[in-house]
Formats: sequence, structure tokens, C-alpha cells
Amino acid sequence: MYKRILLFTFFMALFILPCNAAVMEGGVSKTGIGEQNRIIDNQTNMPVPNATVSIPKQNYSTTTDNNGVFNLNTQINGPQILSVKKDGYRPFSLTIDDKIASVPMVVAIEKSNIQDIILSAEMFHLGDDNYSNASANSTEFKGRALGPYYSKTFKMPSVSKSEKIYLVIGSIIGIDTMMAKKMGQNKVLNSYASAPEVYFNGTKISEIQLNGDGQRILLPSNLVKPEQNNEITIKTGRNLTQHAYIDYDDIELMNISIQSE
Ligand SMILES: [Ca+2]
Repeated sequence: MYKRILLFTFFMALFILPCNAAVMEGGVSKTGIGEQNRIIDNQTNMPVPNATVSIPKQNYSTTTDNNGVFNLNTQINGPQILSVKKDGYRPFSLTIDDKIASVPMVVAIEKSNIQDIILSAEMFHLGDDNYSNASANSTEFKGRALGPYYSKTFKMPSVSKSEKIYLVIGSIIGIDTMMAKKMGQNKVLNSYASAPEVYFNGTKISEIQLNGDGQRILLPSNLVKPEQNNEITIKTGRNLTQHAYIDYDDIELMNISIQSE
């Protein structure tokens, strides 16, 4: 069931990405063509001034003007993560490429919810820094690997029974599963990896088969410990065709948060 949710989210992301100049909003698209790159509020459609728009891989960063307009004065070669940050809004990231960057994009960002818990707003790398240039989005890799897994403990607020709580992964790139390969997300010919696994309070709750933005993973309510420490762990996969030594799949993630609705 979780996998189905993930896949659904991914397919939405996949179909949105090639739509040039569509409004992109937390993995959901609204139609609209911009004349300039702009950041708007998803509720009011008003411009968001003074938002930070960056390409973390390049250490490139710029700010929107009073009309929410920004220019990307940097070369986009291959898929890259674009990050948008603004106080009072959920951190947002989007995988873009030269095609998407070549036409004006309008990005709608969402006000943060007081219940949101940001586990990480930075880009980080899991794996062992040993990867093929044909790996999904390998040109995007930045920084040394943290190792094969990421783990974070956080205090869960009090939650009502009806509340659904999600782990939200803003962007993930570099996954080299068989499915990612079939979907054309990488050009690795002869090898593939197991899927990254997500654990919540010690129980495996999901596998992430595909790269994409805004992936939401429902935290099973029976595992949620209200008003106590809870733990999220994301383990990267392993190259299943390398038997001589352990070769972890090198992946990058950005914007990990807990959101409820
Ligand atoms: Ca590796």
C-alpha cells in the first residue's frame, strides 16, 4: 500500500517534470505559463519576495525580487536539484534539467504548518562515493557520503487518532533500481541496485524504487509514539550485481520533513 502511494506520487512528479512552464507545487501541478521565473504563494498566487532560490550542487544562490522574480544565472547541465527557501514556508525542492530551466518556471510554495517538523533542509549524500557516471543524475552528486544510512530522532507532537502523518522527501536522485532503469532514469547498462529502505521506529515501512520530488510516505499509526522520541532511518540500496565487495547505491536527498494532515 505504501509503495502504491509512493508510485502514485512519483508518477505525478514524472509527468509534471517535462511540462515546461507548468506551475510546480509540492509535486502537484497547476497550469500556467510564466514570462519570467517566479515564486508564488500556492494559496493566494501572490509573488513571494526575498525567497532564496539555490542550486546546492553548484553553491549557487539567488533571491527573488519584490515581484517574486528570479534569474538562474548559472548553467544547468543534466538533472539538478533546485531549492526554494523562505521563512514561513515549507522548504521546497525540485529536480530540474536544462530543458526545464530554459523556459520560465512558476513555482508555487506552501505556507508551513505549525506541526511540520523539518528533519533536514540540506542536501546530503548516502553511499560510499563509488559510483558510475551513468548512474541516475550522478553529475548532481555533491559532498562526501554520510555512509549507507541516515537516521534522525525527533519528538512527535501529540496527535489525534484521525491525523495522518507523513514522512516527506523533498527530492531524491541517484537511485539505480531495476525500476529506475526501466523508467529511463539512468543509463547504467549492466548493474542495478536494491531499493533504498525507510524504517520508522525500527520497522521497515517502505522502499523507494524511483527518483523524484515530493515523495510522501505514510507513517503507520500503530507505530507512531505521540509526545515521545521517534526515529526515521533511510538506508540506501546495494549494487546487486557486485559480489566481490559491498557497493552501496550513491543517492542524494534534500528536504526531509514530517508533515501531518
Ligand atoms: Ca556506490
